[in-house]
Amino acid sequence: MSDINKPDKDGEPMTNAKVSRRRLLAGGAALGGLVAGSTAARAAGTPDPLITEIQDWNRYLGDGVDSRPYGTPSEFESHVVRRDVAWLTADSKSSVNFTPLHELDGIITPNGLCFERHHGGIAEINPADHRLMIHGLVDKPLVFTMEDLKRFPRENRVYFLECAANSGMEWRGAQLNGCQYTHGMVHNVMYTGVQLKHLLNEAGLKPNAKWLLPEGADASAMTRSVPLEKALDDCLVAFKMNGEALRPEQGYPVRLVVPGWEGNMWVKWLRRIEVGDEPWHHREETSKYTDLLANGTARRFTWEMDVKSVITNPSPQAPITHGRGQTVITGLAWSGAGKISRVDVTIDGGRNWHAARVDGPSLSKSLHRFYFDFDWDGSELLIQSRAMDEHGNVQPTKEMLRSVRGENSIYHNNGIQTWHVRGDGSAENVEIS
Ligand SMILES: Nc1nc2c(c(=O)[nH]1)N[C@H]1C(S)=C(S)[C@@H](COP(=O)(O)O)O[C@H]1N2
Ligand SMILES: [Mo]
Repeated sequence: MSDINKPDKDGEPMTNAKVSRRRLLAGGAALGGLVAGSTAARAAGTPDPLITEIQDWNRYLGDGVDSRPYGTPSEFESHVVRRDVAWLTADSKSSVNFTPLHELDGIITPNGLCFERHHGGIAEINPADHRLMIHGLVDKPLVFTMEDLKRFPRENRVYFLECAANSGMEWRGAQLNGCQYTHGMVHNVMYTGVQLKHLLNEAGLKPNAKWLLPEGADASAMTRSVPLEKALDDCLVAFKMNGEALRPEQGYPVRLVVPGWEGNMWVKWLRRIEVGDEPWHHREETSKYTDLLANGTARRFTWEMDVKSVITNPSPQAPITHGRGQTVITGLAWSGAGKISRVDVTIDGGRNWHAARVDGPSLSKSLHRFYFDFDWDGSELLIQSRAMDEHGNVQPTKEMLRSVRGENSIYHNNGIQTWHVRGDGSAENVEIS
């Protein structure tokens, strides 16, 4: 993941564009004005065989209820899939793929489209053979079966999971051409599970207990140090996502949910939690999961995900195809600190900001959906979104981020994203200079 300067191979989407706002707007194109006479529907009366002729699907009986015992999307949606970038990692077992954010709406990520990140491939576990052990600084070490876990009081919570490396390839400049690749290491699902604190209380914490070491049952046996306060606050041990069992790639039969904090702590295939009095020294945590600063020092234990947003449509993979007139800009905003209180959108590279409309549930540490409805006059646009959370944290520009953290970082890039929309509706990943 760290080598962001590899050449474009196999037609992978890349860009390197820098755009000057002054040049772009020098044409004096009117932005955001009302465009007379363009509406979102056409007048009836013009001959259209799709109205006047009976179509096959209108004439013949369709498949019966026994044909799709587990439903899948329409064949016309077959392009809506997770995608990976072949050159990012050496092999597919320790790799990542990306959520197709530009194809989704609302706030929930469908289970089959949640991005995947694993270090040792997908563990396939029969839940009858799965055990979760809690030991270390506890009164009585315990082993739970899946059945045992389901006897504790259950809760339903919607949370986003964002990999700390999301947008990591964009630190040095606009790189990947599509929000799926620049921002797609995030998903948002409703978890059903039990509070970790109930399980810890069952085992009984010793007075000097301060840290947890959750471990996965996969081949990478991934471990992370999690401070006890977080575990007792809002962590879940979850076995359902969006109502059904976790998918194998998301940690079936059980994973840790660490709301608002970086994805690497959300241990999948959770098999063991050791309780200790100090953090463990992980090879990865000290080398990878730190943010290298310009002066060579590193930020460590940066667990909370910062306030962030991205416009998902239009975007490089989702151009405007309907021409000028009534147009919907939409996107996602989130914060590891709580709820999103406000999202602003600009279509002129930050000269004018407009309050976007947040629609759908506004839940703490969850994705929020925003819309900005406007009349496009067909001129070039530089579109950006800027999120603010309930604690007053504001999403920074990439320039501001770099001035504080330099360009050597990979993790925690929450900078404002710019898409350049051309007159033909196509869009490109750019940075404004
Ligand atoms: N056991 C285990 N848990 C794991 C990982 C892993 O490789 N093994 N990857 C972590 C990382 S880095 C991330 S970003 C999230 C990704 O969760 P997802 O695959 O559901 O998107 O899982 C975390 N939990
Ligand atoms: Mo991650």
